[in-house]
Formats: sequence, structure tokens, C-alpha cells
Amino acid sequence: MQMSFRWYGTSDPVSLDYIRQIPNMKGIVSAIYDIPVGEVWPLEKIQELKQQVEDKGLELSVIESVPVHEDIKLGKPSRDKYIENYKQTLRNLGEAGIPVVCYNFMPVFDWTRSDLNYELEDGSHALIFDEEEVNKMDPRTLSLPGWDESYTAEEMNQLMDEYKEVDTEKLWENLEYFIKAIMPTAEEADVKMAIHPDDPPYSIFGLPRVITNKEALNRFINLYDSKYNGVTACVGSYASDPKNDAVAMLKDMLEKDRVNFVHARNVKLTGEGKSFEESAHLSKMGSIDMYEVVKALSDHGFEGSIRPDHGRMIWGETGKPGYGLYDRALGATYLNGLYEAVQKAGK
Ligand code: DNO
Ligand code: MN
Repeated sequence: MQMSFRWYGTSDPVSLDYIRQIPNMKGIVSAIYDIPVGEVWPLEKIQELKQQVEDKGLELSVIESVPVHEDIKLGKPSRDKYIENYKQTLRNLGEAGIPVVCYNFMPVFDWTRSDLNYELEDGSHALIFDEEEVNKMDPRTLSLPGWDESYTAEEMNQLMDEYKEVDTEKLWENLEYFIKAIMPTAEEADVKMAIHPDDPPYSIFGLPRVITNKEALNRFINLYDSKYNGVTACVGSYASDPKNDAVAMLKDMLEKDRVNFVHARNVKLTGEGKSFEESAHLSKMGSIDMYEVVKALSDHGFEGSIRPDHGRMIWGETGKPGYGLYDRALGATYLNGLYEAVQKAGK
């Protein structure tokens, strides 16, 4: 497996100069952030990003994410135009030699938490999801970091209304339409697609969600039978539903050769409904056995990229919630240690 790290581009306070000092760091996970959702990513911009990364001796190994326009998720007539643009972006990424693209199919909101700066017992700060708090939130009036800030209140209201017509089955249909349309291009361009699970993996705010559990992952990979139609195994997201066995889901996808990217982080289910805290990576800090995660990757000879997902804010660091340097670097180091031990024990 190739250790990698998310980088938000030149404005990220966690610079490539810092990232390359993390032991065994090879890959960079990034994106182009200044192109409106739905438009084509120009080849020159992709090449420029790749060059910045390679100048520091690193490799641009995954694009996370190429966002999917809401019209595609809603199944509106305009989706065909946006799908054509998506295909062109994939061709450009392929031409630049980018091997993997991560994306998601969550309506309106990407990942959702109730508090992005919750103080844990040890004084560190973490992202948490308190079910009761989230149930009280009104997405039409509230804005949280991590959400698309580009909607006005009016647009948000309209979007939420449009989704009233889209239930889970309709969203599956729209996903199927999208997948069948883009996959031949992804294959031709030699870009492996890796769908990120819904985070958390169940419906919130009455919006439908599809990439939620083991059954859903299997339904998804069967939409188009190709290694290029794969998943981002985000064990932290999988495990946020107490009903899910994240390790079993990872193993299932590894057995079927559909894991194209891995996100590793731990969550601690607090025992109250679906509430959880994002914990340090170490197995005993949370609800996921990270040894089993790394062992499964090693047993299957996983050669793709893995990145430490969110980290806590520690040692006084401030910045983008979940994306500081220190705790994610500790996560990478822990994963490296597990991997070395698993590999040596297997010899
Ligand atoms: C949060 C991330 C997500 C992820 C997208 C992938 O930190 O895990 O925002 O990048 O859902 O499309
Ligand atoms: Mn993730």
C-alpha cells in the first residue's frame, strides 16, 4: 500500500514541505478547488498541480474529489451536459496520468457533524456527531463548515424542495445512470473511480443516501462490473453506523477487488443512538480494530493509496477541522507501524 496525505493546495497551512517530512509519505491526495462544480477541469491546471507535487518529490496519486453536480443526483434533463463535462475531466486526468478519482453521491451535503471543535478528555479537539443535536438542526437556515457554502438561502430552499421528489430508489436510479455513462470513459482513460461512502452512512435531514452498508456496496459494484467501478473504503464512515462491521465491509470489497482507495480513521461510538466522536487512530481509542484493517490490506496485497483520514486538533494547532498536520501524521506513523509488524509476522 502507498501512504498518502490530503493536501488542499498552496493555501493549505499544512505545506508539501511539511508533508514530505512524515516518514514513508509518498502520495498526495488533492484537487482543483477553484473550478465551479460541473465544469471541465482543464488539462493545464491538472498538470500544474501535478508538477507542484512532483517538485517536492511526491506523487499526485488520488484526486479527491471531482464533485458530482446536483442535477446529476437529481436526475434533471441538464444532467447529460454535466456528465459530458465529467467525462472530459476524466479524460484530462487520465492524460495527466492520475490513476484514481474519489467522489461521492451525497445529496446537497458532504460529511456532516454537529460540532467541529469538541473538547475531548485529554484536551484535544475533535469532530463529533451528536444525533440529538443533528435532529434539531435545520439545514435550510444553518451553515456548517464542510457544507457547500456557495448556495444562497433561497437556492438551498429550492434544492431541498427538489429532493422531495427523489427517494432512495430514485437516487439509486440516478447513480446507475451516471455510472453507466462515465465508466467506459474511466476505463479508456485508465482512471479508477472510488466512491466515498455517505458520511454518516444513513439519511439525514430527510435526504436520501445510498452508499451506506455492505449490501449497498454490493449493489453499487454490480451497477457496472469493472475494477474501475470501485470504492473508497472509508472505515471511519462505515463504522459510524453501529449496525455496520467496517472491517467486514472492507474485506468484502478487497475480496471482490473493488477497493481503489482507503481512508483510515477511528470513531468512537458513544453508545447513545448513532452518536459518535472522531478519536485518535489507535484501535483502543475507538470502535474500529485498526490492526484488522491493516492486516486485511496486507493479506490482500493491496497496492493502492491509503490516507489517514481526519485527525484531532492537538498541540495547540488550529486550522481546518479534521485536517491539521500533527494528528494525521501520528495516524500515518501508526498505520506504517502496523503494516511493518503485519508484514514481518506474515513471513
Ligand atoms: C471529509 C472527506 C469527504 C470526502 C468526500 C469524497 O473529510 O472524507 O469530504 O472528501 O466525501 O467525495
Ligand atoms: Mn473518508
